[in-house]
Amino acid sequence: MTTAATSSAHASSSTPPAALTKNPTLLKWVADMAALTKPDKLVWCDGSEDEKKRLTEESLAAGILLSLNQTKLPGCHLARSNPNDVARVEQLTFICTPTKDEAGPTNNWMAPKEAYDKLGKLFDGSMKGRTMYVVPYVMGPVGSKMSKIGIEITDSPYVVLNMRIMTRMGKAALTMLGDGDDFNRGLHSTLDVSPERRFICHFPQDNTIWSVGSGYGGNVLLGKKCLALRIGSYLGKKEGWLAEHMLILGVESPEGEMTYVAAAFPSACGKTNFAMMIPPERFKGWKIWTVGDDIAWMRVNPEDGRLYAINPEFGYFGVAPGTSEASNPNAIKTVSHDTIFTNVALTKDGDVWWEGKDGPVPEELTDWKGNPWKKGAPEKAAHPNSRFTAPATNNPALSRFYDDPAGVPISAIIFGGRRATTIPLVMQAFHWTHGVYFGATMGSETTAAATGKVGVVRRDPMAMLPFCGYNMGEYFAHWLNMQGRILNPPKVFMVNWFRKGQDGKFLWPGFGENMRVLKWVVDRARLRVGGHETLFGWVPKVGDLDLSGLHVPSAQVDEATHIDLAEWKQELESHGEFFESIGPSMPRALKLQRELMLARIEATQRA
Ligand code: GTP
Ligand code: SPV
Ligand code: MN
Repeated sequence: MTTAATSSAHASSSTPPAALTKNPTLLKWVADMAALTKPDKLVWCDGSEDEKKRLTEESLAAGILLSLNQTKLPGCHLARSNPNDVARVEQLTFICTPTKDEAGPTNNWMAPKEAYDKLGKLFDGSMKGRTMYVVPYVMGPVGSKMSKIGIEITDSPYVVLNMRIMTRMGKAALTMLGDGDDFNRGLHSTLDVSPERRFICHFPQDNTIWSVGSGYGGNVLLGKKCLALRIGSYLGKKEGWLAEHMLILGVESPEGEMTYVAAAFPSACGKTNFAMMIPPERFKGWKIWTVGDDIAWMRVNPEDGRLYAINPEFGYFGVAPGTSEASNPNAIKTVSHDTIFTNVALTKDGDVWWEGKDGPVPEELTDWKGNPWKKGAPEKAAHPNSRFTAPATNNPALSRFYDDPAGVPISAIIFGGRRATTIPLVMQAFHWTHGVYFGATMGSETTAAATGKVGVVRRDPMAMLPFCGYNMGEYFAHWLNMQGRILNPPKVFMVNWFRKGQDGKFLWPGFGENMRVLKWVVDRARLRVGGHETLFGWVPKVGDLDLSGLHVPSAQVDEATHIDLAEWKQELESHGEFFESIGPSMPRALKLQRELMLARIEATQRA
């Protein structure tokens, strides 16, 4: 940290070091927020190494971070959140648009004035005795036309250290902002981490986010779900682009041909795993490159009429349980240094542990709550939504274009949910509108990434149900409307890695073996492999999916790819109910897609 910044760290005024910013709009807003929250100290974050070191030391001293074995895990630390605060809270997340209709039927709504009043009371004096950190950050490559600037004010050093990994944080953001007033205004206070005083409110019209009462993940790292998706989707609609809950990967063939794919799977349904996948032996010479693992911002490039994607994030906030050398070797390497672990278990020698990690289950651990744990105990040692925060640059499979201001051209879009029945391993849409139908009707079983019951099938359109910042029907209309802007639209697919057999076990081995499906997707997108036309979309012809070297009985693969008419009739029934629930904003083009499928079923049954 510079000398000037250090002195400001201990000043009680809201003046930043002159070298950081003189932006009058920003200074006024920070002063207003400081007047509201009344911190003892105010620190402008510059993103430097010194600052990281100082905050880490302070956090260790305060018990906010716990030290880990620095020989095994250099630069890594452990954080434990309040046990009542371990996931996103959808019931306490609000879209605060002038009218309820703008937020639509799938969002919780609060009138802006009511929300500002209610949260304003909670923020009043909330930082007394605490330090206020001003965290400037860029979502997207610094200087890119596709990027957005945010400022998060927070009283949590854990948030600052996470934002430093997850975003381009610090001085660069202020330089990019200059004297402009186009930045997201994020205000966060952990208060007393009480669920009764926990609210995550978004004001799309004001480009503002107010979050209180939580210290966890998507509730508080405001650049991620709040800005990059909820506010982002609203801006995307307004400005003609897409903000999506999608990973971005590049598939490189042995000949060096590169194809970029974006894929939307709901929370804890495999984005990070897919984005870092290592192809199986059979696909020697093929390589997967990670551009992003959670969020994609996509715009049409007028020069070639293609959709280009950037990853607005700079790190991964990934699910720890299930991450192993077998499932995701690249993630294991990614979290081997300079990583913050949240709510994982701790071994005797200061290593981290979670269910599904490599090696034998340790005899004794300290569980995610800090309690002693013994092998065989009924409770999980790591929380099912325990996470790692790791820099993208730790990933051995990081694409060399991850920081490219122009983004990467997308050839295929994949929608996938966690479905025990009905949905086949892979299917391609007939055309863009049909592809939007695939996304709009996605269903998935709920996971531990949000509080609430796990394992219930709910419609999660485009994996955006918890993240769309405006009316879902209008969002579908925006997707349909994008076709007119994209001269060369990506081909659209649905996948399901999670279908189960009679025995309740997954039919498809998943993980690296998903390369076999991805290869078909790439070949279809490049118009060089056949397909079999079903009533509901294109599926691979017998022999088109390369299954050689796959140690799975072919009958099992048949079951994973099977389309059952009776199940699909029920599925379409459920799509109809969902469309009804959207109300008058539900686009007719999607309703007609459904009717067309029903008519096709009828026609085949009559024949
Ligand atoms: P968020 O960060 O919440 O958005 O999750 P994500 O979509 O990135 O999911 P992630 O890749 O972290 O995977 C979540 C869980 O799904 C992990 O426990 C994985 O073990 C499991 N999973 C991922 N890919 C597959 C797969 O191909 N097959 C099966 N059966 N499970 C998978
Ligand atoms: C998700 O739930 O989709 C996540 C984790 O990526 S969080 O940042 O908590 O939203
Ligand atoms: Mn996610």
